[in-house]
Parts: sequence; C-alpha cells; structure tokens
Amino acid sequence: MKGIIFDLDGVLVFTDKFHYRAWKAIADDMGIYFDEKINNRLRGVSRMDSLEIILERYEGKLLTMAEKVSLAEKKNQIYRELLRTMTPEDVSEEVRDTLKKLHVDGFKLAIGSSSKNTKFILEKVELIDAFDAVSDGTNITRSKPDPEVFQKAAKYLRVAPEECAVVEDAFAGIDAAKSGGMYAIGIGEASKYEKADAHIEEFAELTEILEK
Ligand code: B16
Ligand code: MG
Repeated sequence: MKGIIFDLDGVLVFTDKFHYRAWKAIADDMGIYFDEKINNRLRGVSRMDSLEIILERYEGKLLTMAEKVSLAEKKNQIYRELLRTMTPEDVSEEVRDTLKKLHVDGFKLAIGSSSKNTKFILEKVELIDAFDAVSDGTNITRSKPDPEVFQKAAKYLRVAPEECAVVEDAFAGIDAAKSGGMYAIGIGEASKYEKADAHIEEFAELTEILEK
C-alpha cells in the first residue's frame, strides 16, 4: 500500500450526533418519525439522499425539488451551527499520533468524505495539514457506494487505486472502496462488515495492518 484514504465522519471525527440533531429538528417540524436507527442509514450518504431516506416516512403532500433543496439547506444551517462548537480536542491523540506515524513511514494520506462541510470541519479541528489531498462532497457527482470520491482521492495522491487502502465506518463506504478496486478497512459500524478486507476496533491498529 502507498496511499491511505480516510473517511471523515465516523472515522476521524464524530459528527453523526450533530447530523442527528439537525435532521431531528427538520423531521420534528414536519411531523416525521426519526430515530437513531434511521440516522445510522445516513452514514456516508449525501445530504440530498439522506433527505430522501427521512422523507420515506413523510405522509404530507408531494414536495417539489425546490422545497426539498430548501429543507436540505435548513438542515445544513442547523448542522453548521453545531459544527461551530468543534475544537481540536474533538480529534483524539490516538488519531493524531497514528496519522503522524503513517506519514513518517512514507504513506500518502487523503480524505475521502461525502461531506460538503469537510474543509470547514478539518479547519475547526486543525487537522487540515495532516493530509496530502482532500476529496469530498464538493468534487463529486455521485455519492457512496459509488467509488468516485475515493477514485478522485487516489488520483489527487497520484497513487493507483490498487495501492490504496480506505478506512471507513459506513457499509456504503466499504462497498465504494471495493468497487473502486481498493483495500477496505472497516472501523466502528463497519468493523464487523464481512465485505471489508480487514476489521479494526481501534484507530491505532492501522499501523500494524498497513505496515506488515
Ligand atoms: P454534508 P462521511 C458523510 O460524511 C456523513 O456520514 C453523512 O451522514 C452526511 O449526510 C454526508 O457526509 C454529507 O454531509 O451534509 O456535510 O455535505 O462519512 O462520508 O465523511
Ligand atoms: Mg463516515
């Protein structure tokens, strides 16, 4: 392996609780049932696709595309207000040390996230300098499980897809890595997903897996 591509939410930072609170406010406002289990289905899924999942339980009148876009924007405003509270303390020492070690050992590191807020989050937690490239929701047209976000990350790193490992917490992200011809490492929710090539419980385990 020469390149390592990291998903952001659920791997490096834990913003799923903020996504939940923001979507919950929208759902409550519209009288739609929404819980943590449904929130889990939103992992790695784009903002508009997430809205469609939430609207599966909506029983009101048919919404126009403009109304859907406005709902997604409203959710993003609430979400960004919550993101503002993030600080460098929101990234563990374990994550920072492991990233440094992997870099020193010669790996090229990239972000591969569906989020259009990636750069904002990386700046808030002061992690932007840890990466050689960032591929995120702003440079893709198809969201995970499509491999586009990871293929672009590999391209930015100038590393062939088969020489890249992807670290992901979402099933959709593992599927994306596999269909892009990459080595997939599952963590968190995906740590037991059978389609992943390797499974880890702790972030620091990456050095053992990738350096053998
Ligand atoms: P935004 P990841 C994903 O990030 C989140 O897991 C997913 O819940 C969210 O809907 C998506 O980003 C889009 O985020 O609304 O900020 O553009 O896991 O791919 O890093
Ligand atoms: Mg994720």
